[in-house]
Amino acid sequence: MNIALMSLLTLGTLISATEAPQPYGVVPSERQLQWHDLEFYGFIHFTTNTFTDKEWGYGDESPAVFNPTDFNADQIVGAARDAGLKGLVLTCKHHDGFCLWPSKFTDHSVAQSPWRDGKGDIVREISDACRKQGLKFGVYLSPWDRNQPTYGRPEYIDYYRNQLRELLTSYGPIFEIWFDGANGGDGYYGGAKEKRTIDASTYYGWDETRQMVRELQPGANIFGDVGDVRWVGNESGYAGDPCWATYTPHGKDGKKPAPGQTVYQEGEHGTRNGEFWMPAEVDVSIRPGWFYHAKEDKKVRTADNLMKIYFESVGRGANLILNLPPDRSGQINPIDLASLRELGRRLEATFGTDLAHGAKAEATNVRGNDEQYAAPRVNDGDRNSYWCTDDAQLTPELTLDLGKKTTFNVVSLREYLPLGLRVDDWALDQWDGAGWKEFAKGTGIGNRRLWRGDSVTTEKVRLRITKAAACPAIAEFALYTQAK
Ligand code: FUL
Repeated sequence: MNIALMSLLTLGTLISATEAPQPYGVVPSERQLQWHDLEFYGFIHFTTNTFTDKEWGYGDESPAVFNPTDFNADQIVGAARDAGLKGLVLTCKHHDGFCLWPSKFTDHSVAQSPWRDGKGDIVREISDACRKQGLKFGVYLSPWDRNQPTYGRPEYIDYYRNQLRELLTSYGPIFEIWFDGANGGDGYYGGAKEKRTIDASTYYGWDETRQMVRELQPGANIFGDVGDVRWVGNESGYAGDPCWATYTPHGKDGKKPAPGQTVYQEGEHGTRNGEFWMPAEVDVSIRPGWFYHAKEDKKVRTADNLMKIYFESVGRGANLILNLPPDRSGQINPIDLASLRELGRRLEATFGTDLAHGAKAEATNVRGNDEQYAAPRVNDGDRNSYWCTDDAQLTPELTLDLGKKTTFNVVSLREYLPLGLRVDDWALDQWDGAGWKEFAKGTGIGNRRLWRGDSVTTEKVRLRITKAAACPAIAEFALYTQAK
């Protein structure tokens, strides 16, 4: 074809192309869209607590106690990868103030420990191993620091930002930064051993710190009670049903919302038509504590329990951050490893094959009758293509004809996020040979909505949107069988 004809045809397609719908409400940034893609990643809690058997170190722990006998970053990252995790966030500094990297701004770090004769850098080794094994890397830098003499005074904010700068400039791309809200008040504070209270909504100067993060790591999502992504408001491993990605945070006692300063319980459900796109992250540990304790070896979560958590977090549109605490050897304990491997196997066996792939998709309405928005966009395996209706069509239906009797017990739905949260209510029907029978219904779809129930055997399955705020844009309608 000659070039002139080709450009004429391209121009023709452009002119006749149906206009995409207007986004509804607030929509995610590019940075947040990338975060949504990850869905499942991990936390590594490791510090002097691992060796003193504590959850919150007081800040007076000697760096000499930090001495893993066989630290192996590849083993830790490999355990996460085998379980299907896409990244890791490391507690570079927990509340006790001990730094897992040789910070220039304190002696309270690995540099003063016997591990690798004080020449080691856990942040370096974990971030390198992540890159090598294809996982993203993120950092947790506790704002509360029970070791620092200056904590509670204005100088501490410079100290905190200096450390953050070290982490954001020396270890490659960071996908997420955790600004934790905890602050228990009392601590060692350079020997003062007293209680120090701060005003969480003003003390840390978050606006300026956020600005610094944007400059140094534009791709990093900030986690916090208020951030690019929000805390779900519990540490038990579930998001609310529904869990809206939109949210209007409220400060405690009418104060400005900030980490540690919100009515955090509201994070479980978020806010339909909320002011910000601020999706939920579910943080939960594979053990009762965040740090390794031998006495909890019998309480490691099973693969069954982790699957339940997956369905109740990722399956409700949130992201899941699963904590994997290394033991005193500096590796993931064999007990945790067994659960993680089994989880990875089950996730792969469940979601590896989409039974709706290749099914014939038809809808009651297609936007402008345009191929681009047609029903087959829901099962083409591409999250960036979507089925969409004309503006006035808020309650359309879409049928998948599977061609033969098929059994499934998991359904996955996704909205096309750049156009916002459009769907309120939906229902699923199976064809019983003579008519349609409803087997599931729910509220909210967002990034992902997983339904799991009794096995359904049918030739045809139907999605009914029963309430929407704007014409629906559905990117995925998939069917799976949960692996045992
Ligand atoms: C909390 C902390 O106090 C816990 O120790 C843990 O780090 C958890 C993820 O966040 O706020």
